[in-house]
Amino acid sequence: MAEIERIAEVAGYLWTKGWAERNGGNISVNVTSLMSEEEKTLPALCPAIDLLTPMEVLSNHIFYVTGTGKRMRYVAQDPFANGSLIRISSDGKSYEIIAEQPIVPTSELPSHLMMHNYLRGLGRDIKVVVHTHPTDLIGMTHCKPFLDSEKLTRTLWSMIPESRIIVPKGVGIVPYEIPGTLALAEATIRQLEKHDVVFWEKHGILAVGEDIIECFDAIDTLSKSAQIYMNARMCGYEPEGMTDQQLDDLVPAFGL
Ligand code: 2HA
Ligand code: ZN
Repeated sequence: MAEIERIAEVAGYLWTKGWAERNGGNISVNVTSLMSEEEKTLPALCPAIDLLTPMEVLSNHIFYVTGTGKRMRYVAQDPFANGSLIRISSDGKSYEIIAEQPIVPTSELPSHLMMHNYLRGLGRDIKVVVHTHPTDLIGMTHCKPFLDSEKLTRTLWSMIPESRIIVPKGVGIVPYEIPGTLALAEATIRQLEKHDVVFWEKHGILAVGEDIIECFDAIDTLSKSAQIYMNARMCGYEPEGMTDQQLDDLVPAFGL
């Protein structure tokens, strides 16, 4: 499936960008619409695994998910030795691993599925959830004034026009929570009401979207903005940033 190659491509970018130390980060992609009827009914490779909360909206949906403890640099090389296809049951209460090997999904699977379930429930065609650890963006969450969605968004937007254009909804922020917890997932979902990119304080970034390359591009563009900001600070000056007018002018120019 061509989509698996695109996932592997992005996993490689996350590693080469330095955003995926050890097993840092995880990816889930809804591939249901890309599967033939025959593939959708592939037999399970192991007994069904119960989900903590029912995912009714995802009934019979199929996802590629990176494996628990697996490294992005190896997902890039061999996505089916480091991740698997899972199928949600028709009652949404459990899932089965259907291909290609019984690789157990990421520990963040419950939170990824909660996000897919929530966004699809709103009628949005969100197929991708990507979580990764970009050094520069995490760095900004160590600075108190940036733990404010408006302030952080305005700073990142104002470094280059592309940030305003590519991340038009700005970024959300979730105060520090223990990785992999329900509390983190629930707080993230609240941010996804308004944003497609969410910062997790002192931990990482989560992005949702229809397309995995676009999710990567959004994070990559924000990372570029953060680097410009930090490089300026390291050179001893506060970057001027684009003016409000310059930012506002992009709205009609790019139909935002
Ligand atoms: O999968 O990044 O947040 C490893 C992580 C958990
Ligand atoms: Zn993480």
